[in-house]
Amino acid sequence: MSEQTCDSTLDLEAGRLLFARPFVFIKGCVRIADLPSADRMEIAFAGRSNVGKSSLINALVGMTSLARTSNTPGRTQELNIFEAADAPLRIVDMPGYGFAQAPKEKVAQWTKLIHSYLTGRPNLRRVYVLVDGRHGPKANDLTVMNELDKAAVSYQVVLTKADKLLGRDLDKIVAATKAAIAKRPAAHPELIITSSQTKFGMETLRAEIAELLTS
Ligand SMILES: Nc1nc2c(ncn2[C@@H]2O[C@H](COP(=O)(O)OP(=O)(O)O)[C@@H](O)[C@H]2O)c(=O)[nH]1
Ligand SMILES: [Mg+2]
Repeated sequence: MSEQTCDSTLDLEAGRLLFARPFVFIKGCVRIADLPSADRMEIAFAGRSNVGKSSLINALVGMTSLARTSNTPGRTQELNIFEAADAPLRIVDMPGYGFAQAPKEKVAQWTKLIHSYLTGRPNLRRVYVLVDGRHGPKANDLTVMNELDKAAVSYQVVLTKADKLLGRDLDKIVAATKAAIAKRPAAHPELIITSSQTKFGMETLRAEIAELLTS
């Protein structure tokens, strides 16, 4: 697959420069009150447990283990904050939703944390909603999109694990996902197809994020 060109006006170099900075882990927050001050633009990565959020953040910043990745779903239970010293941007890795095996009260706690963050953070510029490229959007992905639409928080869907799909299957999932976002008011009309393993789509994603800083 060649790098996708969903938007030829995207500035790939601006994206490369933004993420050439060394991002570091700042802290994990279990409460909204623990978040750093809202002094710079934030982007958040949301999605079901195991969809590939931490892997995508690692691939985005070009590091192998910045955000902890795991084969065990539900390990990321905090809002994990990443910053680079001189970057006008903060990255937030969110707890995964839809992890049924966790204790009920834990799930309720994370759901509340995710909801409060997604709908009440003033400097949250865009949410990247990660959807597993093998499955397309599931009910809880649509629930999160509903919340974001209601709160008028800008979001863009990112398909993950594209390396696991053959062309025709990928086309089907892309079409289904596009149909699911078509009439959503806060959704970016384009989706980004990615693989953290092959790094497919990373240039596009970096450029999309860099563009947020200019608009
Ligand atoms: N084949 C493939 N596997 C991936 C990709 N991204 C993540 N994974 C795997 O999916 C699992 C969950 O990834 P992780 O980033 O921890 O997901 P998170 O729970 O959403 O943070 C791990 O076993 C990863 O190695 C990808 O692009 N391709
Ligand atoms: Mg994770």
